Amino acid sequence: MSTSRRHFLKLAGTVTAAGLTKRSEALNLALHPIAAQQPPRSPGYTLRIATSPIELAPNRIISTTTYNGQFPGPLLRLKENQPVTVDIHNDTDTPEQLHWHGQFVPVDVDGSAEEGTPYIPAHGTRRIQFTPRPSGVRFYHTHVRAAADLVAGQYNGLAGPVYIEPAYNPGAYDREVFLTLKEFEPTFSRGGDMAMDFLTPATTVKALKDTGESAMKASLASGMPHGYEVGYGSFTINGKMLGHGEPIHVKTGERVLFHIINASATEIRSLALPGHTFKVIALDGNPVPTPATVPVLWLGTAERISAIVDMKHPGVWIMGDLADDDRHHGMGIVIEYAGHSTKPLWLKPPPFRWSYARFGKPGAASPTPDETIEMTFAKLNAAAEGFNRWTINNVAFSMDNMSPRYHLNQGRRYRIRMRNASDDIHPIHLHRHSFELTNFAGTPTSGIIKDVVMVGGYQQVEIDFTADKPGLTLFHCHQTLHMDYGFMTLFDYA
Ligand SMILES: [Cu+2]
Repeated sequence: MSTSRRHFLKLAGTVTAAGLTKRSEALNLALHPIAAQQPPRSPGYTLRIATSPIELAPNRIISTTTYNGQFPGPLLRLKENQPVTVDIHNDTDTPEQLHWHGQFVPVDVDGSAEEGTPYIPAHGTRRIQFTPRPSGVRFYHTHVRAAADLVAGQYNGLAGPVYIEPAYNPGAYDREVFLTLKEFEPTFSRGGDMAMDFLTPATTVKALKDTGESAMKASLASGMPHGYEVGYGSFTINGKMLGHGEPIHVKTGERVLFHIINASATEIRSLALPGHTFKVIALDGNPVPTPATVPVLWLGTAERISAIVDMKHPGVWIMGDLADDDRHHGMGIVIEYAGHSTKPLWLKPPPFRWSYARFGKPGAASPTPDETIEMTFAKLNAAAEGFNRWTINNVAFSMDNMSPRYHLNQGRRYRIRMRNASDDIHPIHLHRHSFELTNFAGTPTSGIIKDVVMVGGYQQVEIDFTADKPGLTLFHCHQTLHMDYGFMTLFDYA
């Protein structure tokens, strides 16, 4: 198994290299050694931030900011605990931050101005060094505030996959396929049509619902419109709209391990493959205690899922988003069995609800936390120049003073009890640490280690983490519109 995997990687490398033009070679498109004196087991990498054309489909060529002239940015395959050096060049006029999402890296590397990471200056370079961990699917993306600027921050093409090889890999699959989901051509709207009813359990907290609904009612009654939301003109997997990229060619009997990254700025995504099921083996790159087979995957912004698909239903299929409109605008990819060449077929999957707890150990088996931090999330409708303002315990994060509000003691285990007093789903992210999901909407669970978790409308979710990585640590909703308008807070270590 591992031989064919290595072969695939080698092949993938060849394909990438063959696709390079002279100019892009100069841009260090591939994973390029930057220092000859580096030992072979710790190669260097170069990432170059620049504006470039990206062909989403024939005659649908957009201009956006990318890493190395491509979307997604190059797959960085790192080895757990083997230090790497990365040179990041910024060819744009805007200072940049490159965030190593899901990794245990120090503050000067993490890529968050709020934590104090130095910017990659406009038309400048930063060389960083870090030790990749933990193993599994991570990713890198920009961490610059976009606010009302739809060509800035995560609305552009600044995202790329990272895979950190574990020391031991059981390898119960034939090959790996990385899928990065991402929308382009954003515009503002006055409402959204995102699915909101796919989480289970659907238990809500009455007090949160009462608070949220009365606040919204009062705002609308005072004549305020709904706050801005963002919609998109094109939807892509690996930078191609459905039907315009290379199909994924498979053979009957193959076991394909998909590593799926939701690199959206604002959207929750779903994915189904007609006639097939997904055996979920890892969430956010971390193996789950109970791998389970499901017909549909759901990923909040910045979540990752690793799932194995047994290819045993020959044909030509659309693996795509359940939202018809988004799929028709590109959110899908064709799976084509060898010897089949019919028109790709989409079939709506049976009704299904997404439960994190399905993949955990049942019951509360985690250590008791030393301390519990309560946080209530609230929406102030259209309060920030037409945008919703977001607060944690009534405080919107201020980019002016960026002062830490929670002081952690090293070695202590904390529980964050998140109470969502809004009707939106929030993909909540903790930087530089992983957390354990210990309670989802009233259902205790354990053993699920993540760095992003969706908190449903008016729901309560609990996560536990150990404070063992000193330094400022950012906690925020990963929905760009939410984080940019206050939905962040900072921890420091006492
Ligand atoms: Cu949010």
